Amino acid sequence: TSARTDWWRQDRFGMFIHFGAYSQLEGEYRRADGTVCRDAEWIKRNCQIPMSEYEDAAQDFNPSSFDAKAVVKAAKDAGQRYIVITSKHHDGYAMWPTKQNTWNLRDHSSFDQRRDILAELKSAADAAGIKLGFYYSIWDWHDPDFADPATFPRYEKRMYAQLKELVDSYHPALLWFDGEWDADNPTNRWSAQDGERLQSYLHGLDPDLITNNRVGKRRVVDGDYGTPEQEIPDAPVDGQLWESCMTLNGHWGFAKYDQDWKSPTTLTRNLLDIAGRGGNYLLNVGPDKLGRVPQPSVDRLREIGSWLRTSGQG
Ligand code: JFZ
Repeated sequence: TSARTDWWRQDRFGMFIHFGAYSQLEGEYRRADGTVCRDAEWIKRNCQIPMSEYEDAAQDFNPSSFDAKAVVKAAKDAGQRYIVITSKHHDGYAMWPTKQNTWNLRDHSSFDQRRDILAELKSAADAAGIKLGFYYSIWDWHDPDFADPATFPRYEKRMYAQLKELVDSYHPALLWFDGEWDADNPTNRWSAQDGERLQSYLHGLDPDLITNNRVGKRRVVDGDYGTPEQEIPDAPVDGQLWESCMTLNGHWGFAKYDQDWKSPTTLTRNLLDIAGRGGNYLLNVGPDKLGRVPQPSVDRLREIGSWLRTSGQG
């Protein structure tokens, strides 16, 4: 509804953060035969990394340089007013200490066990007046109950429990769902009713929670807004609010070989284009394995912000 989405519409410009166990590989997987396979947050699947090897890499994950205040400052300097970070991507790895499994940053990493990066980000964001939201993938490559229709209800129960943990512990302003399409199952198990049920469950937890339409089947009645990806639609689709998400280079997760950065001019033009057509802009950064936002990203964000300030739009 409009009251729920008022702040989001006014904020217009947000920071997307893709950060997870895949960040540990920094986009490159060296096979036993010496050849290198490149990808980013899809590296597990697209480079066919055996689960045990991927789990070993996650065990080494130690983002000790993650600095929530610096991330929030980079967003603020850019003129971004909300942040959406991956709480769990398709690899199923939870970036908070979930109680539903041990496949998470607290229980399966080399990271300081006292730290919780979502909590750190939440308090830094609150202090700066920035809203915080979470990306959450319905699709899960790690949970054995996901891929089998007979056991899917067990997975779904854990997913509900994880989402309740996120809402209760961090009070996110929005949830950005993904992976509602199901590449493992052409019969398309995630149904419209599944989406409606999840949506009303979430609003039972927090009626103000905004969701994107990938919570369901991307219909106008699903969630609060549509999510065209890496593109700018000509006009609102069926009157639905929308947000265009884009990368700064060619990948969402950190990829050390990708130095193909978009120019500040292109990025600022995209922002104006999107704003002019009534959309929101969610612009992505992918921290490296230590949790640092790449300098070329920080530089571009600052340039967008300085343009906004000098043109009086900031
Ligand atoms: C998804 C993820 O698979 C990807 O890793 C990233 O997180 C991105 C933001 O979202 O990718 C998609 C999702 C939807 C479409 C394309 C890629 N789509 O609708 O065309």
